[in-house]
Amino acid sequence: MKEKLEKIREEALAQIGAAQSLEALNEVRVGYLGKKGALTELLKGMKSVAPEDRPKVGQMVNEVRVLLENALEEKKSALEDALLEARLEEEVLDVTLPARKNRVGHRHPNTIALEEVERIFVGMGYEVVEGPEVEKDYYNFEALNIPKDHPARDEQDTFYINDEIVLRTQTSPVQVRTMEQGKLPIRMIAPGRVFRSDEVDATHSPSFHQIEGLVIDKHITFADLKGTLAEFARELFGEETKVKFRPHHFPFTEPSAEMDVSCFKCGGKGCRFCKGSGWIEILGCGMVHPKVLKMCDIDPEEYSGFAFGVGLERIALLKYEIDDMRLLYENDIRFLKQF
Ligand code: 2NM
Repeated sequence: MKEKLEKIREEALAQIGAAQSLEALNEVRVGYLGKKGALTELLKGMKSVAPEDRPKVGQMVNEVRVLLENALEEKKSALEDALLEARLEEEVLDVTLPARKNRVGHRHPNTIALEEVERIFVGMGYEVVEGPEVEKDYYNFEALNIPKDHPARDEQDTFYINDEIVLRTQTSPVQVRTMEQGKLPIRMIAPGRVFRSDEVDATHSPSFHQIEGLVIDKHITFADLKGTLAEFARELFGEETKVKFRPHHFPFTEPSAEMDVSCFKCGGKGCRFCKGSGWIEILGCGMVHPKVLKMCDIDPEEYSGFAFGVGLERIALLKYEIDDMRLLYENDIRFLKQF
């Protein structure tokens, strides 16, 4: 037994010393210490050892096992060190090479246009307010003087979650929620995503963005509306921009209008861009309907106000002369990089 053990020890140490790779070393380990390894087999032969000798023999076998385990561990570290050394030698780093340029992202044309509009109105003292995209039918329609049987419901045919919950078709519900809170005066814009059951084409999408504005105070008149929106147009499209208002109808404003701006491409002479008319339609607006004020517990005898709504995509398309709205949603980096 003792000789066998000596032999195993010598052979194993020699093989450990000779191993040239981690794989070879592992084979040596399995060969001696594994389930069917030489040392393990030897332990199984203990049955034939006289009972009084067993503790002594057991101790000897154990000593050899510990010795081999230590030798294996040491060799393993040495092989790993050598491997790392070789890799470092191979990977030459040239620290004098010019740095690779970091490709940072880019703001989406919608975002650039939104920040521009926000900058203009914040400059005039407006607050930017956000609200939920999933909205109560009450805030989206009823409180805006659009009862259940109103034809405007068809026009804005929307996505219903159930009878009482809709995906908002405009951001005016945010204005209603603000008016309800009763802190007056109000000067706010409400930007955000809105939803309509529209087919996708060059100028429509079932989900797009709006910015609506609202001013409520004592003595607010249509003159305030005109002055404010004319100034907005000049800041957005240039100092020379002219505006004109055409009568229109919205259920939530009275009177209502649409505002056109003089074509910033041709200056109003008429070109391909404005389809020869010299004018470009830009937003809807009006004086907040007394019924809407009343539903928000604001006294129309004491307070009045104006509101407006612009499509964010419409502004981005105009400003950057993009002729198809779908380009704004495809996220093709070659397109987005241009703005
Ligand atoms: C528009 C056009 C005209 C509008 C009305 C209101 C509210 F909540 F005060 F009644 N917010 N926004 C409004 C008015 C929106 O979008 C074309």
